[in-house]
Amino acid sequence: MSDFRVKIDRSSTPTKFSFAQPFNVAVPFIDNHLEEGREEKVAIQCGDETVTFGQLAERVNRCGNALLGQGLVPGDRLMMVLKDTPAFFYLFWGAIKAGIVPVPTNTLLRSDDYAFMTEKTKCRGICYSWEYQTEVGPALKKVIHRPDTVLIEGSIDSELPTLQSVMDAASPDLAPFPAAAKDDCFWLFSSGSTGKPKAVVHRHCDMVVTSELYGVRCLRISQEDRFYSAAKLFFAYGLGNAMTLPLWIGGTTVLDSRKPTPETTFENIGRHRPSLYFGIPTLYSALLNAYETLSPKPDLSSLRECVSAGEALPAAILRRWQETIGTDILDGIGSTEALHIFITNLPGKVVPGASGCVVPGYNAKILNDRDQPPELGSIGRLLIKGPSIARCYWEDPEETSKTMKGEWLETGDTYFQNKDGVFIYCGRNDDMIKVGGIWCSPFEIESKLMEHPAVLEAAVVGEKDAVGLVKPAAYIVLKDSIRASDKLKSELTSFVKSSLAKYKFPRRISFVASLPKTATGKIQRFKLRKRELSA
Ligand code: 3UK
Repeated sequence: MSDFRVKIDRSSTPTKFSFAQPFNVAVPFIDNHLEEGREEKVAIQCGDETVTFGQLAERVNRCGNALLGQGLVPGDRLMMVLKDTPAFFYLFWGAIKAGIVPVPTNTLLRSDDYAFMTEKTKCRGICYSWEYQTEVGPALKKVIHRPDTVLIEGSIDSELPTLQSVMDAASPDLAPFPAAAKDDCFWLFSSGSTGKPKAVVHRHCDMVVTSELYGVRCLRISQEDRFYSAAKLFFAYGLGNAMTLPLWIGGTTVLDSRKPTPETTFENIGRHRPSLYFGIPTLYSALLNAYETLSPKPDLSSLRECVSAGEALPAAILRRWQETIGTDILDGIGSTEALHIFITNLPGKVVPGASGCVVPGYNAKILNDRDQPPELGSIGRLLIKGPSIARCYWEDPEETSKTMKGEWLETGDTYFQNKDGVFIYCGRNDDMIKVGGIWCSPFEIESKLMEHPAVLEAAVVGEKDAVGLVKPAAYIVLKDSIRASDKLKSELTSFVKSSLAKYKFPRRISFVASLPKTATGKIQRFKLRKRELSA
């Protein structure tokens, strides 16, 4: 086997992988396309800009060399706060090819979040899009481990060096760093219910595994496919949809750095004609509402499959989509720890209201409180195992052993299997809430609310809206109940928005006399959720 390659046996079930030693995952994802005759083929379409596989390979090399030239060495972390543009690809793959560990982060966060992540990664380098200066700039002033290298993407008048300038000055040739398939490759952050975000450590082999097991086997991706993802690249879901799968198979990805709305989504689908669209339930619902009011109707005829993940897809949204648009939506559950989707509906075999079946190559089991498999049809905790699961949470043995139990991963979700073996989602087994596919920790929102001088206590839970999508709602005990008013509600909303990520504010606030609590004083959020159901 030639250097740095992976041999795939697609004739066996599950797919078999043999990784060369040494191995560097940038070789099959970036360099191999040149040998396979795709030098002139478009890899990335971003607005009017196109990037061919040939240009991509050269810019990845320049970026890797630029990072090494800045003094980063293999094993160092590079934090990325980048919007969805081709530069994300250059940095991510340039780092990996040079043995540096890229850490893409959520661009919707605030300065305290970035300060925490800078300390956690102890990154030697950071690159951020100029738009995020107001949050990242102050974060870098607060930290003890200030990265030596700070690069700006897309700046016009910054004193800091730009990514473009260091790439222009770097060599276009770079030999891959001789890593191994099981070596650390990149990190992603995942939110916790009480503590701070955890750094999920993924290896070189993991993106190969997800691309083959989910992409090739389940979605049947090919180089003819054009991929378009509403989820941004910094989410594991977006990273897989818009970068890993298309690069693996030699397809084309459509990028748009704007916030996804029905308008931008229809515009991109009409203009760039993707064959695969990856959305989240909230957006499917918004797309349907917009579609029904539009005349003439947007042209969605290029779509061969639509995928949904991030939170459960309500059966009602799927049915409305089937009736209105005429295609299926394949709901699948994935996680940052597993890297991509591990239980999914398959093309032509969609079960409304279900997550589907296990992706071949992964195993799933449901366990009850006594760690036993319950009777078929009874609810329990979902655990999965498979070859793309993260090695650990970085320097967090306690959280690692709670979640990664030998080869099995505790997903934090409760499920049951119906008589056909199909997996049905029943909710989280912690208090975490997914809002528009993005995590909200009730604890974090409550802590912020309690900083307000009028608030004595607060509890936040997820409540379903009219179409079955979950939104955060706050129950608040005031220090002085006489202050309860709509004016105070909007003041509290602005207070939360002023320092937490914008999507984390409570959509509904109720003032209550007291909160339900256990004998030890722990808020019983499940009672508040029940109150909503019986209301
Ligand atoms: C929830 C779902 C019901 C579930 C993700 C696809 O969402 C992704 O990763 P995260 O780490 O969150 C994981 C958690 O989100 N969830 C995701 N999808 C579904 N619940 N139905 C679904 N279809 O609680 C899970 O544990 O942000 C999704 C691919 C890669 C991903 N990282």
